[in-house]
Amino acid sequence: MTRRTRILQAGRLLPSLEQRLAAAFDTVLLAEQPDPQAFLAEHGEGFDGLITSAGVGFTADMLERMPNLRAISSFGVGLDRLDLAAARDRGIAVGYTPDVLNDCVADLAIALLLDVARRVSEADRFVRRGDWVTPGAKSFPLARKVSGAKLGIVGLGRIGQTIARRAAGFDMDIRYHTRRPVDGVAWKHEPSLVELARWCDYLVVITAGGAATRHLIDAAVLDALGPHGFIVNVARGSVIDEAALVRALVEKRIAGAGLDVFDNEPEVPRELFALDNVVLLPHIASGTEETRRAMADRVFDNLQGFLRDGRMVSPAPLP
Ligand code: NAP
Ligand code: 8YV
Repeated sequence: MTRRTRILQAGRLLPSLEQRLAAAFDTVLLAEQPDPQAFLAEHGEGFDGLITSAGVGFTADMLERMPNLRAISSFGVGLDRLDLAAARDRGIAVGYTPDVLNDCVADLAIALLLDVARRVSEADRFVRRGDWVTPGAKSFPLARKVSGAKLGIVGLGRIGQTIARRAAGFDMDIRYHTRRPVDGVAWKHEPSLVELARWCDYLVVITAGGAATRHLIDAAVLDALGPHGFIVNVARGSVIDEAALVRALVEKRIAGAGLDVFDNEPEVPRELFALDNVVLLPHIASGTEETRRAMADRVFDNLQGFLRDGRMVSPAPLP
């Protein structure tokens, strides 16, 4: 009898994906082990594949404990928690889930932008508190216009371009900042991030995470955005200097922020809770049934493709 492929599942996944994996392979959930480190040290050599996610990732240390590992399939597009150099050095194939989440992440970036600019969440709180019906209460403050405004996009990859296309539907004037100008797009490249922030009304951050973009948005960028400028972050918390962002918001040196991601999730700086001009989300940009299902399918197909003919549908770019 041939041995079934043995898969280590790093963290919990969609139930439907867990069921699909368990039906096809021998799967073990690492997060369920009383002592995951001890489990890896004792049983790591038995695994052929690893299923992880952009949030959980994997380390070189984990790979060392799995000497027979051949393939890793990750749920998500972010690579900042995946030690790709360690996988490359070991000749381990890595797959991820690009493109299938572009629409939903872009939709949520626009939702955050509209929310902070038009004070949607703030107005909802106003109504629920009963302020609208309170005689003599102050009327709800005016908001800021989105249609036709200036949008700066930091990062113009798969998701950044999808955001730009949606913003074009709002007749926004769009410019972007990346290290290299993108071929074949109509939007203007701005080589200086500070200049982009100075120019725009709304700055949307959608670069990759990791060391190369850590604190790319610093106090100087926030000051250039200024008291009338809003920031939206759907990339990674690490891309913004969070302490500088909190200071700028508390001191009203920028107009507001829409944040889906934070530096130390699920921790969110407490100072932000009191601010009405900030919208705080629990990292949900790809979180629709349709998109999470498509991501789950890609996770499965990457692994199955590798086991069948050595080819993942979406191989991660190795350094
Ligand atoms: P992508 O296609 O690889 O695009 C990344 C963009 O970032 C590129 O335009 C790249 O341009 C730019 N970039 C990288 N380093 C930069 C730097 N130092 N300065 C300026 N720009 C830089 O990736 P994607 O599929 O659009 O995804 C982007 C990121 O979104 C992911 O890596 C992930 O972290 C995040 N994300 C978040 C959620 C969520 O739930 N909130 C969901 C999905 C993805 P250059 O290389 O030319 O600089
Ligand atoms: C997911 C993400 O929430 O794809 C990414 O990089 O940040 C999100 O789509 C994440 O993959 C879940 O771990």
